[in-house]
Amino acid sequence: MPLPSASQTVAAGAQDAQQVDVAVVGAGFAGLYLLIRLRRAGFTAVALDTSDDVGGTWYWNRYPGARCDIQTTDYSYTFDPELESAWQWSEKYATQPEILRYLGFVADRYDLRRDIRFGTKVLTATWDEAAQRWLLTTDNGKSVSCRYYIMASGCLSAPKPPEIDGVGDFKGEIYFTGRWPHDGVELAGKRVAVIGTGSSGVQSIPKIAEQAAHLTVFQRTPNFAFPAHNGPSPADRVAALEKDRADYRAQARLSLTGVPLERATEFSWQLSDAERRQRFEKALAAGDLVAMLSQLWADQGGDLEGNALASDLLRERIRSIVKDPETAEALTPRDHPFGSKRPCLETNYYATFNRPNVTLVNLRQEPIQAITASGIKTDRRSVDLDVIVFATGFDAMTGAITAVHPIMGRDGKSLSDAWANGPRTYLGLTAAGFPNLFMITGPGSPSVFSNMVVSIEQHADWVVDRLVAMREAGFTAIEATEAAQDGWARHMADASQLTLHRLANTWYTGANVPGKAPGLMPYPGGVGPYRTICDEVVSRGMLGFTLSGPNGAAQCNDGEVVRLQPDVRLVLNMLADLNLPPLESFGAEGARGFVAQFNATRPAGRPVGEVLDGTLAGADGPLPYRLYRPATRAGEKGGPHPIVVYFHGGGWVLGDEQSDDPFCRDMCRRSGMIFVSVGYRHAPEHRFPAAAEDGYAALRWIGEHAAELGGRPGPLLVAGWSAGGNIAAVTCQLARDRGGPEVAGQLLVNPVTDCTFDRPSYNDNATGYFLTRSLMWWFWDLYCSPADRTDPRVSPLRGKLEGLPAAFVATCEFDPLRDEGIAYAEALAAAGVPVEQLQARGHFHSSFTMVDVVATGVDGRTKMAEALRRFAEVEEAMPKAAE
Ligand code: N01
Repeated sequence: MPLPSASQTVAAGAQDAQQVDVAVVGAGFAGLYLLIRLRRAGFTAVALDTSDDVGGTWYWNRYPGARCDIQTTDYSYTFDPELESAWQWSEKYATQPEILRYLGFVADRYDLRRDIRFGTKVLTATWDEAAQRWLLTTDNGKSVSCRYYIMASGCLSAPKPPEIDGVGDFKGEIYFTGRWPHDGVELAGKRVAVIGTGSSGVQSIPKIAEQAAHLTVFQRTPNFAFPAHNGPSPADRVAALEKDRADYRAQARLSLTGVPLERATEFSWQLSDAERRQRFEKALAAGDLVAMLSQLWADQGGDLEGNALASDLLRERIRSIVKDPETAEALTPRDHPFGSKRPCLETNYYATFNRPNVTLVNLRQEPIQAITASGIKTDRRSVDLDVIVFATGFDAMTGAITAVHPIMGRDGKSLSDAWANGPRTYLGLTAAGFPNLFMITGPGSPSVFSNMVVSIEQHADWVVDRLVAMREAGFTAIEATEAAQDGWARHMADASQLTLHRLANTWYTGANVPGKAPGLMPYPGGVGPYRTICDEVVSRGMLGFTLSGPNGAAQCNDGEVVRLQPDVRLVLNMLADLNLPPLESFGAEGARGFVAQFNATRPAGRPVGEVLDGTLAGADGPLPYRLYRPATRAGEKGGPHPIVVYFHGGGWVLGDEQSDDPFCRDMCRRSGMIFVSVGYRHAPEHRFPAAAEDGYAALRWIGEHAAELGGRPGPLLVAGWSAGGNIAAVTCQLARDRGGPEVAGQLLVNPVTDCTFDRPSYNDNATGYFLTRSLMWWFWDLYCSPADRTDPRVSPLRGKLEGLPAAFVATCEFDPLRDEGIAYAEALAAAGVPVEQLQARGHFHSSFTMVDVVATGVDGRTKMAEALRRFAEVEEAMPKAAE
């Protein structure tokens, strides 16, 4: 007899099953809100939870000292103003019992328990292709047949196994912070160990120390921690909320973290030591995770130097509290940037190590060998114990989704297999191959990088709204496409470049679970930007999803929702919101004024050794220049440095020797070279070939005065951006044809190389990316009459290319000039010139020059600096801090 197919088996199981539209796993913050939304939208729903009451994470994590670390003003549901006024929190950071009471209150108020099956574990979840439904088997009662399956199972709900030999041999008591007994644990008079110093350890250690006869803390990695200053909710926060609750909540939803706090906009190098300390003390006094992570200075989260300044202040504080210097040093984090690992809010944590009944064991110096019958044995000692507390964390973000039960999607493929090399999702909400499966705060969404309640509400709203829209349109199945999912993975990787998370081994990256595929799991691009992306998916016709239904209803609008680099997207959105008239409509003078005004608002460039203004001889009179000299660092010679002759951008019409100031500073620092930015003459006052001839004259003058400028003898380098890239390319051709000076290499960043507008990038990127096709027309018209445009002094692509210096040509995907830059690089290579190309994905015309605004441009500028150093044959490595 033939065996039944998987589909037939599922179909048979489905007959006796509880039939609902939607099944939800979990009855915590996410599960409860989903039930409310689903019920209001007219869907039948059931939530399944292994616990015997609501609460999710807050049901299980009952260890001493457990509290939230986002202020209760913000760590609350926001969907119902009446609920908000019906509940009063007693403290700034509520205890676990109070949060559990709150969730119970919510469950009662909306009568949710009737739709929750407690004490019920899902054993398997299988997609039935024929029925277009999921079948869930359970360990308690009926199976569940549902159209949609939603994992609201939490990000930190699957505790990590102990991973230490001998746990079973221990004769004393063992507890996990994430599974703490409900009737408490008697610790008085006992010898207790806590293994782990993450948030759970940092919260529980002071409380346990107060009770135990002796507490031994086994620490592998010290974490950054700063005071919670718990107490009543701060008056200013409460006042801000009460002043206009709807506005406060709206701001939270569009903020980066889900808490509406202003972020610092000044960079560390714009502040004095005293100002930085003052900001630090203010954040310290606030006792707020988000404040400390975002209100010190703008470069604290994404830049190692800016971060080190914050890390040092936090380290100093540890030394000021912990009396024993060796213990203080052991508690001092040195292996990861501040914020790259989840920092902890502490109450008496460091002071606890001054107690006579507390010992710290530094596992970096004496690893645990095994747990024995009587206690814990390290390389150096045996500690006798009555109780061991594991505060060792969770199989975060994916554990509760894949490790808890097999989820079998289309064609019998399991989610664990699909995620064998790390979670792959579209928006952290769905996964290709798993129709009608949703994850709330899943990997690939902001989740644990945010105020979870705000992110939960956003996800639940998005999902339920989609289900309603599908019902109205007659669709019954939804599935992400592979292309959309791949695009999301790229966007995730791009966004992670903006943070320092990649530099730490943490549960964010899966590094805490042996064998787990590495990779940043939460979305680091921020709550507000993420929300707008989810909304954009909808407004662009469910981009990246296949929708289908009975009678052949089908729709697939495939594609990637974000192709721009994350910070480029923010800049362009901001510019679009300003709704500016076209630059060319201002006229040349007006446009110059506008650019000067715009430049005045950008972050000041970083300090370099020296900035000097001077005058050089141009083709027809003196020209201003600005020279940037690198700082001399300890152990360096301090020059003479190679000189880069630099030409600014601005379409031969706008800008001056100072207008690319941040770029020149950054490149000066990265390359360790002198940059001389030339104030060449502009059109329309000085039309073609004034700028080109000035470029060549400047090169000659700088070559002749290299020694006076502190430059290294020998060949010069030439660089330029946009129209400046055009002048740089032309200058190299003129130097070759007119007998020097010798040029060792040319750096052409988004250069204009040819007068034709026919290449695809001129059409693909004609508008919407700041430099427009019509603006380029205007520039050409002001600079050069049509008869002159094919002259190689303005269209260097049409010139002779043999014998030119080695080149590095950078182009950007979303730039009208992209294709002519690539064409120039290819033509140079064909002419035998050594060429390196950087085709920057997701970038626009200004990506590299908007230093400290488009932080994803760093990688490109690093490559440019390396190329300049190769051209100049500089052998020593750049000092670390400049990388
Ligand atoms: O877990 P963790 P957690 N041998 O993974 C150590 C949230 N949360 O439960 O860093 C020895 O952070 C491990 O060492 P290392 C919050 O988001 C919030 O504390 O891997 N040590 C680390 O020190 C938090 O980030 C609150 O070297 C071992 C510790 O155990 C997240 O939950 C409260 C080990 C684990 O720290 C997780 O926090 C609590 C081993 N084999 C939690 N394995 C609030 O305040 C692990 N460790 C709201």
